[in-house]
Amino acid sequence: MSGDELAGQQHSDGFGKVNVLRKVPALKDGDFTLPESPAILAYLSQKYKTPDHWYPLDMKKRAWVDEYLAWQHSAIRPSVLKIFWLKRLVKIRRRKKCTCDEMFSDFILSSHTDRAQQNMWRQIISECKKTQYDREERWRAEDAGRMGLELYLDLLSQPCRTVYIFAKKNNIPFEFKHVELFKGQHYREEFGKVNILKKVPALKDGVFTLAESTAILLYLSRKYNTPDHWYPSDIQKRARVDEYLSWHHTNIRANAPKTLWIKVLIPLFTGQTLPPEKLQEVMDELAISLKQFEEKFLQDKPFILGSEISLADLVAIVELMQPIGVGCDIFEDRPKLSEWRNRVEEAVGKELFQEAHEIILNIKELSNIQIDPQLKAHLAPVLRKIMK
Ligand SMILES: N[C@@H](CCC(=O)N[C@@H](CS)C(=O)NCC(=O)O)C(=O)O
Repeated sequence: MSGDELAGQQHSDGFGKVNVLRKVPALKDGDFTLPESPAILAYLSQKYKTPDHWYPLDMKKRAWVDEYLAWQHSAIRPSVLKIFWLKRLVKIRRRKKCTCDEMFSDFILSSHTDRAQQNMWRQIISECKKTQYDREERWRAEDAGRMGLELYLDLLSQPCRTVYIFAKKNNIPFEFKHVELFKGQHYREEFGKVNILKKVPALKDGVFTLAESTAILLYLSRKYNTPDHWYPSDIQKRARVDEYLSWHHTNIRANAPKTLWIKVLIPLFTGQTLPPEKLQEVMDELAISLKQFEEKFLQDKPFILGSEISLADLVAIVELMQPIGVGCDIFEDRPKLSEWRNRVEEAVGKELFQEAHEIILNIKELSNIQIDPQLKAHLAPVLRKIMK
């Protein structure tokens, strides 16, 4: 079935029944419908038992596929999309003979950073490839269980909290390696050996290392055989979790953390405060994502999958606690969302939930903290973008 985006066919009534979010690709398999390409790929590979190399059964290799799929959402995909739209806009501009300002000047100017970003990815990808063969060799030589599981975390970070809560709740034994972001500890050479992307969370299991919270969660769920409700073996239920995890990156995750940046981090890093309209813009965008979350994912169910908590609920809740920490109560006036939050807290355990969120709920106390200069320089382009 065709869903030509540029011809607007995604807005037809028929397509709306397949995907209420009106995006392609979307899959329909009998009564079962599924958007989000990574979720569709995983569903097809499991249902049709495609050759193993596409999504290997080997836990570590599979984790690497998950790691890449999660990473590309926030690294490769946004800029590739920008380039695509930029080229289209330039064509439209030529055709309509209008000025740059008229044609999203903001958008066109922001593309100057793309070339630098592309070079950075090329370098990262080639470094990854170089080390991949070495790593596979080392896995073979690995003496299973010789070294324990290490999780590199800073609970200020929402993906770290997901991993922390999941590991604790499931009694997975691990060593908590604290990587303090504000002190720039993620730039240290030693941490670079665990994650060359220099981001938390990261996992080290013997000589096997892994980045990206969703890949880490899936790896832990497989390795420690956690209760089925977290990531069900039923392929359609599992696809629902994959669908949410994929949607999350470009929606809830793209909007909720900006409240923290605007209200706390920008003043802390630059000494400047942003006008209230900036926060309002972010809250408006977040409201769209929350509406979709309620209507598409939660509906009238206790949890995203139905009667039990899954990884999807956990990933969603920790992100939504970021605005709460800075005083933007997104649960107020949203009774359905608020009841869901209570259920998730209960399912995780109030004490564990509170412990994991202690730093973010007291973030305002960090006003006198010293920020690492390297971190300031690294984040300057991000800050400039938000401040524009
Ligand atoms: N998509 C990644 C995101 C990881 C990420 O962005 N981590 C942030 C903390 S929330 C970080 O380490 N930032 C350090 C930096 O960019 O310098 C995941 O889910 O694990």
